[in-house]
Amino acid sequence: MSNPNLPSKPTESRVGRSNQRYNPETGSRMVAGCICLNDTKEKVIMISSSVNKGKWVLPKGGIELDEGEDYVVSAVRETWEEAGCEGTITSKLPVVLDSRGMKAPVLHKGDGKEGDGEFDPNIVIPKSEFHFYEMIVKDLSTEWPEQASRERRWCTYSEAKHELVKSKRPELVQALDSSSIVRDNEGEAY
Ligand code: 5FA
Repeated sequence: MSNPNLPSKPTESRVGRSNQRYNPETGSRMVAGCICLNDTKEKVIMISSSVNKGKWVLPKGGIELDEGEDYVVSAVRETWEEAGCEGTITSKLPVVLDSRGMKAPVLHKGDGKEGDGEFDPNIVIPKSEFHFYEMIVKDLSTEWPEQASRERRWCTYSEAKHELVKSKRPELVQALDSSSIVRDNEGEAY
């Protein structure tokens, strides 16, 4: 898969949730990001979370309403804004769901009967859904929009998995695991 025609690189990040896209069926927040691998696929780029200092995550963020239906556009934008990372997109990975989930309200026809608007413990809807793409990194810029608020580092598979488990982000582990990153032996430990 080659890179689409993308808008020129912004020097500042898009902020706020007013332009955020939600899944019309589930109400989940739609997020896109990249698993950024080096040429040999032995390392992945990780960034520190801006919300949870000391936690490491993957570059990703909200898909915006004006970005069209191809979520690679949002994934590439977020990867640039958060990690200063550019490259070639090689595949789309399976969608992963927010591990936190929430109980879905049972919606009735509004006849006022018992059960209207109650939560059904058997139905869980994700708060967010993640559309990840695999990228082979071609350029790591020394200047990028969020460089002041984030750290960035290359990690082996086992280092990345260790950090994501520590950050309590199983859905990001799932995304990493769905990529073609080379598994080093240490990865078996987690
Ligand atoms: N968040 C926290 N735990 C989550 C989980 N297990 N599954 C899904 N989402 C989870 O925080 C980003 C958002 O993810 C927060 O709103 C948090 O509640 C939620 P983060 O993943 O720690 O990343 P970050 O610090 O890099 O956050 P931002 O880039 O500021 O936010 P976004 O990733 O949403 O990106 P955007 O603001 O650029 O759209």
